[in-house]
Amino acid sequence: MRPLRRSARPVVWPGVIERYRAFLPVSSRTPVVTLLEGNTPLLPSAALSKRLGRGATVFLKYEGLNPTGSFKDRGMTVAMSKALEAKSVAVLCASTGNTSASASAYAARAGLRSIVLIPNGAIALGKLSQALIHHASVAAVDANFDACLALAKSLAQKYPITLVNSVNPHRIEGQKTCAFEICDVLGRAPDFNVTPVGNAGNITAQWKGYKEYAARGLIRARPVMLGFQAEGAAPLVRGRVVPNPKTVATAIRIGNPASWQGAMAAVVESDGRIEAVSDAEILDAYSRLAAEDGVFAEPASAASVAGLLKLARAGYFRQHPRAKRGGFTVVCILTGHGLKDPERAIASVKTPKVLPPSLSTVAKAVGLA
Ligand code: AN7
Repeated sequence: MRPLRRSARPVVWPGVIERYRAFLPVSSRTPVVTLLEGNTPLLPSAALSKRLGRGATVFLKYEGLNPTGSFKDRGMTVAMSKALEAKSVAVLCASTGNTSASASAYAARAGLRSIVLIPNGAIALGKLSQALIHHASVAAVDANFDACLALAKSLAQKYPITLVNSVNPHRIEGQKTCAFEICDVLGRAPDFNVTPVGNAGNITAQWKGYKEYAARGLIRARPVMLGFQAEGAAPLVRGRVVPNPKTVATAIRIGNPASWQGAMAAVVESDGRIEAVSDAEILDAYSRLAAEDGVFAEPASAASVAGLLKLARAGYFRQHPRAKRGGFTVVCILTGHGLKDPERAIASVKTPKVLPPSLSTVAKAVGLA
């Protein structure tokens, strides 16, 4: 790092639109709505690298450090800028939580109205607080996410509002910048890109990003795409819609993903996999990330790590041509911040006992005496 001089202009990250303008559907007429999203850390994980062995290096792409706490901000900056350019006055989405948090924040920034449909009682508290504090019109619908999305699509046809779910192609365009950043930091693509899958927009977008970097000669090889759904919400693994999806990872409690084709294409074209992980495996990975790596990600995000460990146990890397000689690179996308869902964190540990203000009692209780 260069030392800061008083006269020097601060070196600031300009947000994903300015950084990757040449790859995005924006022009000089597009008003850029940004919260300076992107540029999230690519953290090496000593614990996971060791667990995989074979000279593997596992990185965590900590998307929870985006402005509203999830990867959705990458897509939302583009979708909101395009909505403003098109003179829209309101945006609408259905959401398991993070999309609504992001849409309402970016809409506030753009001076647009936002409307969000959420499955009643099925989104994490932090996400709900975000939509409310940004003054979105929140409709808590007595239905699951898939029904909310169908409703949102119908509303967007009937009323003059812009749908900002990932069926809006501008969302996918923005989200592909995650892959660009990974390649820019590593100087190449990872051998394996591991991601949780819900509505399947993110895996679709990442694959598009890698393909575009490869097409421009910025990377030589593309990664193998590995996607993980929760066992009770795994339509892509089962090959059919799941009418009543169930999982503790509320963000990916989705039974009929909008980007179904995109996800399957990513997996087929990259010779990758879509598999399911159990809630127990998700929560185990969630706790380990926090305890061993100091990284607090939400349960849905931990599905990527749970999937990685499951494949490792099954001998996937031992046999894989890109891994069996060792020295391979894995990136796990940690899509959202753990603080989104404090109730889940507290439920997964022992809550502390209340103590009197006595030195000996406190010392004993915390294992010092
Ligand atoms: C933390 O907010 O679908 O496969 O409505 O919040 O692109 O859907 C969230 C999805 C993974 C899955 N991790 O991404 C919504 C929503 C987190 C998420 C996903 C979501 P996609």
